[in-house]
Amino acid sequence: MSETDYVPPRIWIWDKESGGRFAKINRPIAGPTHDKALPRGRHPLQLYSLGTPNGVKVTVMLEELLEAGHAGAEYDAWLTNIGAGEQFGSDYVDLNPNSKIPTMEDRSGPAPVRLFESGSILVHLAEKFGAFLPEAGPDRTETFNWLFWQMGSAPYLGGGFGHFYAYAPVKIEYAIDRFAMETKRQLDVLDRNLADREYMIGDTYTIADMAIWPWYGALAKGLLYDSAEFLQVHEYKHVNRWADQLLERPAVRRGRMVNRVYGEPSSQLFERHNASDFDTLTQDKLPEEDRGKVDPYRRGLDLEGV
Ligand SMILES: N[C@@H](CCC(=O)N[C@@H](CS)C(=O)NCC(=O)O)C(=O)O
Repeated sequence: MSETDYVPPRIWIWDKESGGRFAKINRPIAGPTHDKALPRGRHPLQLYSLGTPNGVKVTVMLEELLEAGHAGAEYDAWLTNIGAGEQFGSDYVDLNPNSKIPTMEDRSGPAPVRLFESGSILVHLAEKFGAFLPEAGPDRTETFNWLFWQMGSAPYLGGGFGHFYAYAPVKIEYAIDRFAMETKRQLDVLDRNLADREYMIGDTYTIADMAIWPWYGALAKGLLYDSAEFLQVHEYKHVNRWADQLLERPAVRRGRMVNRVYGEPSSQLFERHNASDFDTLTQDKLPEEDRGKVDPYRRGLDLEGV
C-alpha cells in the first residue's frame, strides 16, 4: 500500500496481517493470553525485563545502588521474551496490566508491592534507598521535570522515529520527517541543558540521567536505529560529552549488560541472579550448548512458582 492511496474505513478493524517487526505481538486489547506463573528468586527485588532502553534504566539504577553500598538492592533479573509474548502471561499481567517491560516486584516488605512503568520503578527505588533523588526542594523538582520529560518524550523517539525509520514495513516520508524533526528538537533540548550542567539537574547525578541516558545517550553515540548519520548526532556535542561520561561508570556498564540479548556475546548477560554472574555467565563464557537459553541462569536456583 502506498502512502497516498489509503482512505481510512468508517470503522477501524484489526488487521492481523499488518506486517512490521512487532505485528505478531501488537494487539488492540489488553489482558492475559495464557496462564503462566512467574519465577521468583531469593532476592528482595524481582525484575522481569529485557535489555531495551526502558529496561536498562532500571538495571543501571539497581547496579548504581549496589555500587553505592545498598545491599538491600540485590535483585533477580529474569528475561522476558516480548517477541514470544511472555508479557501476556497471567502472572505477568497481574504485576503489570500494561504488559510491557520493565516490571518489578518488591518483596522486601510485609506484602509484595507490584511496580510497572520505568519512571515509577526509578522513583520507588530512589525513595526506598534515599539515593539519586534529592530529598526536597528545587533539585527534587528539577529531577522530576527531566524524568517526566523523558517519559513523555521517548515514545516520539522510539514509537515514532525508530518505528518508522527502522521497523515499519514501508518507508513513509511524512512520518519519518515528522519524527526526525521532533527527535532532533529533543536532542537540542538536551544539548542546551547539558551545555552548562554536568548532569541533567546540575552537579548531581540522579534518576533523571539514568532515565535519559539509555535513550538519548545511546542515540547520540550512534547505538540506536543505525541513525547516527541520518540525524547527524555528532552535532550534539554536550549530549555526547555527558553520554561518554556516564558510560565510564561501572554501574552503567553492568546495567547495560543485564537482560541483553544482542550485541557482543561478552556484553550479554541474559539473566542476573548474583553479582558474580557478570564474570561467569555472559554468553561468551557459556558452553556452546547453553548459549541463547535461560536454563543455565536458572540452574541451582530455589525457584518458587515455575
Ligand atoms: N512507558 C513504559 C514503556 C515500556 C515499553 O514500551 N516496553 C516495551 C519494550 S521497550 C515492551 O515491553 N514492549 C512489549 C509490547 O509492546 O508488547 C515504561 O517506561 O516502562
